[in-house]
This record gives sequence, C-alpha cells and structure tokens, in this order.
Amino acid sequence: MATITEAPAPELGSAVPVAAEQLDRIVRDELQDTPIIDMHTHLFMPSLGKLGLWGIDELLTYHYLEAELFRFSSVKPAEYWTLNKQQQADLIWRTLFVENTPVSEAARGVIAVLSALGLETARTDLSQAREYFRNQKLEPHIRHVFELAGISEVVMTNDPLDPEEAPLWMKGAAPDRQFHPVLRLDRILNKWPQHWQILAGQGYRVEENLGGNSVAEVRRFLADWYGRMKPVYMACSLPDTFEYPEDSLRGRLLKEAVIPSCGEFNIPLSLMIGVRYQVNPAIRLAGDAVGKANLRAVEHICVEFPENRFLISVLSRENQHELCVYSRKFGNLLPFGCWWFLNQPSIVEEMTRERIEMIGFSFIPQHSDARVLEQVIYKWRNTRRTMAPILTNAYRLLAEDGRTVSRDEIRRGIHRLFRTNFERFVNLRGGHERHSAV
Ligand code: HDL
Ligand code: ZN
Repeated sequence: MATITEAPAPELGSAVPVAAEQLDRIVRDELQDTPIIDMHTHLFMPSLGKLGLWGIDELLTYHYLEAELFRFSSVKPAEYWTLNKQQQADLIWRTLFVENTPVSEAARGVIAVLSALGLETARTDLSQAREYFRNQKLEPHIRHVFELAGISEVVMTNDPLDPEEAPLWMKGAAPDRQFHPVLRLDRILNKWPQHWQILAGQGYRVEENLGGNSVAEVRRFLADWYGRMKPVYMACSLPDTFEYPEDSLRGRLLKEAVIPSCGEFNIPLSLMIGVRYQVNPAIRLAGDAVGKANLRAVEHICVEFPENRFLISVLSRENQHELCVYSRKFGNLLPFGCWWFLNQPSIVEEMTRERIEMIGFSFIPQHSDARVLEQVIYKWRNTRRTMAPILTNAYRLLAEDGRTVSRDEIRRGIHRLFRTNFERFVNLRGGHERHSAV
C-alpha cells in the first residue's frame, strides 16, 4: 500500500479502453489499491495520549452501539452508567452479539474488525480479543490498522477549549505525518456564554456579549491556535435550526471572526449542519438526533464569502438534494461524506449516485467519523464495497452512451474522489492558492 507521498494523482497513461465485462473487477481493484485520506475523524495522534481510543472495550462501547443496547437490554441507562468500561463492553457483547445477531452497520463493523485482525467472531466472551489488544504497542498497531483500512492519513477533531486536550497542545504535542489537525469551534460558536471566560482566563480581552475588542481578540485566539496546531481546516457542527445571517453571538462570531480567520490562513471552514442535540440526555453521547436544516444559510454564506472555501456536510437525508444543487451553484462549496445517521449502505448509495449524476466526481464521498482507531477498518471496507457498483455503473452508462474509459482514467477518478479533491481544497501539500472547489 502506497504511503502518503507515494500516491501522486495518476496521470493518464495507457488509453486502452476497459472492456465492459472487466469494469467491475478493475474498479474494485483500483478502489482497493487507492490509499484513502480520511478527512473527518475523532482519532488522535499518538502524542495526544489517552485521548486516542482503541481496543475491543472502546469498540463495543461506541455510542452507536450503546444506543442499540438500550433497545434490546432490560438494563436502563442510569444502571449502565454505573458499570465500568469492561462491564459495559461485556453487556453489549452479550446483548447485541450473543443473545442477538449483529446485523446492524455498527455491530457488523465490530465483527469485521475482529475478523480482519484474525480473531474469532462468534465467541461468547471477550477474553481472546482482550488478550490480543493487551499485546499491542500503540504506534505499530496504528500503522497496521491504517494498512488494513487502506488509508494513508486521517484528519482529527481538535478542541482548543477541551480541558484535557488543550494543555497537551500548549505543551507542544508532537505532530504525526498520518494525522492532520483541525481546529474545532463548537464551544465557541454554539456555546460562547459558557466558554468565553476560558479565553478571558488565557488573556484574551473578550466579553460575554462580544462587546469592546472581543472580535479582534477572538481572531487573535484563532491565530494563536492556528500557529500552535497548523489545522488543515476549521470546523463546527451546527443545529438543524442554524440560520445565517443571524443577529446572534454565533452569527457575529462566524461573520466577523471565524470566516475572516479562515480567509487569513487560506484554509476552509467545515460546517456540519442538522444536529438535534441531546434529544435524550439519559443516553449521553448517543442522545443526539437529526433535523432538516434551512440550507439557505449555506447559500447566504457562500454568496457573502466567495473567496472563502467551505466543506459542507448535512445530516438530514432530506437536505441532500438541495446540497447537491448548491454545490452546482458555488465552486467554493465542497460537499463531503454520508455523515453519522446517513452512513448506512442504502442511504450512501442514494446520496453518492445523486452526487455523481449532478456534480460528477467533484465531491468527497465519505469520511469515517471514527472515534475508535480500529473502526477505520470496517468503515472503509464498507465504503469500498458500496462504492464499487456505483462507480462501475457510472462507467457502464458512459460506455453505453459512447465513451469507454481506460484503467488509468478509472484510477484518476478514484484518486480524485478519495484524495485529490481534499488535498487541493485544503492545500494539503502546500503550494497553490485555492479558491475553486477542486
Ligand atoms: O460533531 C461531529 O463531529 C459528529 O460526528 C459527532 O461526533 C457524532 O457524535 C458522531 O460521532 N458521528 O459519527
Ligand atoms: Zn464527527
């Protein structure tokens, strides 16, 4: 598997057309051989220590599986939270994997990880898996897992106001070539009243109502963290009720501080829109839901800031067609991923076909959103499995309409979808100024 610098965008070499009956195999092979850039995860580089989650107990206590547990188990959330991590994992394994069949996307994913690591998948207990992970050293395990997943690098989610993470960056966390930082701004944009005093405590002259020199001081905060983290983009998740323009603290922070700062550092802003936060707080991280958003907010932002670049992902299936249409209107909008509740093969297929039909290969099909290291193994296996027939169909339709493609052209298309679009949009390898989508 090629490493980061060994996977340049392929140039068109042989123009030998691929025969129709070979398309499926060649598409699968080229998907398998393309080292993917995973452009949004919650993984952490080794120097961020215990923030990085890995191993069987973390895999099983993933909030997607906790939500499923509470549908099957008589154990109530309040009781579950009194258990320790191993007891929680044992309960989830017994309930979802032994007493029931693990057919959901997240449950089947754990099976795929165990299988890929050569571990038994139908045991009634976790002793073998725990023994395996106890014997792993983190850094070689990371490289092995990335090889198994077929990814060359991942993009992190780094919160400058997280009380555990921020001090590690302040001390100077060692970078890692396979992990790219992102400046995550939810606490600033969505919860300014609860967090402005942290900035004030660090010497930034900010006020709760953004009075005085607050905006300039937020920009100084962003500049300081840009210098510390070197993020490839800034990011924020937003509720389904998000509006822009909006006469609110968030509206002012976006317009006057965050978007101008992204322009100053020539990096995109990622907006992930459509979350209904904590509809069931009893199940904690699993308690968020989804709502259809008003995407005119995206339209207004792209119109007002034509020199900025925006990575946009929306959570509601009902918003996807609108996002595709807006992508046709704004070259500075790059749609990405089948996010969270959309990352199910049936929906990924619908969204990806719609995107190819409307905007060709000028989008980023998927990110893993992995929270636990080994999840990238199943999330990228599933993506390759779902993408192959979709791409084959696109080339088959093209051939029926009179144009065949070469293997090099197929490889170029897959590189564009899973590497080049992102690399260019965030200027990952340095060099050119970027303003168009891809
Ligand atoms: O805000 C986000 O980045 C989301 O991806 C949330 O982290 C969500 O809880 C999640 O894990 N989605 O997969
Ligand atoms: Zn995420």
